[in-house]
Amino acid sequence: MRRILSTALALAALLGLAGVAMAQAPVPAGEALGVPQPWGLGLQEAFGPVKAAIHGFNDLVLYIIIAITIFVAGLLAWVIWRYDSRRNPVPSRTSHHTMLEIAWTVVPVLILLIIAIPSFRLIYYEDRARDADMTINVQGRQWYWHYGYPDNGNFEFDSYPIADADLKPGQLRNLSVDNPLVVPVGATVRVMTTGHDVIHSFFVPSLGVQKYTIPGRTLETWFRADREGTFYGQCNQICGNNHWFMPIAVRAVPREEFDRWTAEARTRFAEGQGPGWPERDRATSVAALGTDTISSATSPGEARR
Ligand SMILES: [Cu+2]
Repeated sequence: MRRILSTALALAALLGLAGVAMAQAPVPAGEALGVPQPWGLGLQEAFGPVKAAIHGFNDLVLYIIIAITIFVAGLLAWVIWRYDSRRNPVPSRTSHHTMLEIAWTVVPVLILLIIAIPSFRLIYYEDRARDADMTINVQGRQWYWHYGYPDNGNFEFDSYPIADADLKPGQLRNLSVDNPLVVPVGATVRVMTTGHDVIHSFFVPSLGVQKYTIPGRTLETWFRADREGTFYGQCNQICGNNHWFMPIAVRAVPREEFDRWTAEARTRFAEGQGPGWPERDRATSVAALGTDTISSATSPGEARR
């Protein structure tokens, strides 16, 4: 018995050490962190404070759901057993029980309050960045993303998915993009979203970001990536037949690398397509992806070139 116990303890210590080693292993920049896993259950792992807060709220609601489910199932089982016609041949004719009626009104109200208060706190926490380090403009377009860096040189660029045939090793089908959104690790990033044509939605689950991009409106949210790596998401508003064309890749890099990238990006995107050229952009994107859903020859942008 003692031997079993000591073996179990040694095994537990070993597993604990392995866990610490795994947690401290350096993460190469660009590693795909926020990606769906085959047979993955539950929410994606949190890589920032917003997602951690979402996890906290999700756990609270989950425990309440489990407790209520066990209570109701137990009550049903007990009623089936106790009030079976053989055990209880003469049914009670009771129709009111004042205390019971007060209890089943007040207890659900209390449960709803326990859920509502942290729920509102979470909504306001996600709502806007306090003391943001930088701002990123996100514009949802049919069907790709347009990003702007107003306080890092005011450049803008488009972000398209990579076609299956062009995928390089390590790139993910339907998730990797040509120009990812690049942010510094640990920076509080304010995200201003707007729509260009229809309603899209900027959604990066592992960073806890989800905001609609609505034409004629600007909405605010924020995130902070606490680890280096690439976090993936997609437009999760069913915005049209090329809805899947809108993957999102957010790459978190050290500050110096970010500064190098912005310096390069300023020149690289200097002749980029600004807002106001949707037809040309759309035709180019569709042609590049090798689909014929939109005829590029008939677009006014094509005639201009
Ligand atoms: Cu969309």
